[in-house]
Amino acid sequence: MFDPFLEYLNKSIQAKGGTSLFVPKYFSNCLSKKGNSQIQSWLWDVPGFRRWRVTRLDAGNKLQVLNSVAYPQYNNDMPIMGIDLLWFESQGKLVSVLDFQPLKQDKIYLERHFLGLRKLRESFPELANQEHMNSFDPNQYFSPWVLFCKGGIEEAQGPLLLAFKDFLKIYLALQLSSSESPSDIEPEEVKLLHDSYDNYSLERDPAHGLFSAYFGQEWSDRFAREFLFPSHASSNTLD
Ligand code: BLA
Repeated sequence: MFDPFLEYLNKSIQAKGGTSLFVPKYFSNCLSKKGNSQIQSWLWDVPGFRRWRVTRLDAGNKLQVLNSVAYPQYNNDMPIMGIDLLWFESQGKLVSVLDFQPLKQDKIYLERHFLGLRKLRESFPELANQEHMNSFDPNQYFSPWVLFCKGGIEEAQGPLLLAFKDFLKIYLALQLSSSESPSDIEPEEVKLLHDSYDNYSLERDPAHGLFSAYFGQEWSDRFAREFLFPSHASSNTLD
């Protein structure tokens, strides 16, 4: 379901000057215990970003996932890009989340970074039903203009790819414009806010149970701590 999305994402990253980085085999490609599901991950070195990861899960008609997070460099206080697209084919169920994940929720910050996402959301009202969001706190690390959709095949095959392409374009344009003017938030504080994003996400990640079922508890713990959210709090304390 998400192949054209992944292809567009890879092309956009490369057009921005991104090059792929080595990911240990343990994380880059893992087969489920039964051998019928696969999870693949990639890391990109992209100018203006300190980390950009992409993961695809293929569990056949049970579940397809495309997940990606882009962390800007610490000298740019723009939002983190978050993508989580899930297609449960046998249930005909789509869960799609596209957001510029804000480091702060104050009005000035939101006005500085969200004009583009706001406009995009006005063009895709069918992808905005976050009153159905339950396992995250929409007021923390999610923006008021998150494109959140619990839907079906109409949304998955219709507007989602169009919205996805515009979403990436707008995010990359924001990276360019925001890197041309100084940030309001100091790099040291941006780092703390990125760390706390990883911490928050690690604690709440709804994928952990699912990963454990497919790939085992040990692999899932390590994948979450070392690949998905490597800046979580316990990684910053000395052993
Ligand atoms: C929901 N994300 C989910 C769910 C799963 C995943 C299984 C629950 C789906 C359901 O409601 O049935 C899966 N998350 C994954 C997978 C990865 C992952 C496979 O990280 C692999 C790497 N999640 C993110 C990011 C965002 C995000 C970056 O990883 C932000 C854009 C959001 N995921 C997010 C939200 C929900 C979700 C808001 C819905 C929670 C809800 O139902 O309220």
